[in-house]
Amino acid sequence: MRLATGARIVWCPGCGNFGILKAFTQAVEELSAEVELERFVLVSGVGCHGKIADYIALSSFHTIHGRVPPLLTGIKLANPGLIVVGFAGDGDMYNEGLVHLIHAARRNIDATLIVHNNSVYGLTTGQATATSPRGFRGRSTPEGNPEEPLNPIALMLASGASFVARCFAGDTAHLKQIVKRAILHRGFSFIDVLQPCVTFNNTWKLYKEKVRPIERPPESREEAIKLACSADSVLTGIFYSEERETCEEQVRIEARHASVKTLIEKLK
Ligand SMILES: Cc1ncc(C[n+]2csc(CCOP(=O)(O)OP(=O)(O)O)c2C)c(N)n1
Ligand code: SF4
Ligand SMILES: [Mg+2]
Repeated sequence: MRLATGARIVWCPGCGNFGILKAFTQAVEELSAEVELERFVLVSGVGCHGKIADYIALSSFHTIHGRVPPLLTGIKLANPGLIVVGFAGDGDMYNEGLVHLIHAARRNIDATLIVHNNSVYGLTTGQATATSPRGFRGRSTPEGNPEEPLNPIALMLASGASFVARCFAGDTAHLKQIVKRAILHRGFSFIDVLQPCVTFNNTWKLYKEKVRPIERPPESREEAIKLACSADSVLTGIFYSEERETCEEQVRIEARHASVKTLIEKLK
């Protein structure tokens, strides 16, 4: 792998994170024909997924639990010429940092966020997260999870994300294509990746049986939400994509207005 750092990979053999690493690095290698690698900045959260930044030879920042979106926002506002990509866990994003996720989507910051959704707190050895299914037995729910899971796709669509997709870590060719589309998308691009955790929530068999592509891409946000809420919760592909003003464009317009106002005041 051209982008390998040489660091020893410590994920459990068979972990779905390997598929995400492979697809992402292939996507960046293919994009490198048109985008300089120096422009990439990666941000990763806390958890097994967070180690991905150690394995990719690009500039990166390993932040604290649940705080990937504020880092993406700050980096992009400081230097809009950078291509910022975040990697987060489901516990990281759908529990600890849920509010940050919603605001990043609402503001439409031009960044990509890849959530390694294994439906479990992996690094801390198997507690239930917001996406664990009802009945899931783990360290914190030995009698079975009593809660219904969160629907991240519907949540992101309702929060205003301008690119919303779901992929499966076992289909790296599809994931690579979606990662490329997400990086090239202007605005907040969100990918929920179904990522089996072989040690604490082994979903390989389930997903291999249940994952299937979206047949007809929804034409509106409303249609996409309907599809995301349909009983079939393992559809993969792009649920919705639209172009609209980004957060950094809006901030720059406001800043220009503010500086014109200051100038007028001075001239008075
Ligand atoms: C604020 C805070 N709360 C809790 C922890 C403990 N902690 C470290 S990793 C982790 C689990 C991470 O789970 P997830 O985000 O799903 O990532 P995974 O390990 O599954 O990739 C937790 C709870 C922490 N480091 N910081
Ligand atoms: S505990 Fe689970 S998520 Fe963490 S490296 Fe092992 S298989 Fe992967
Ligand atoms: Mg997890």
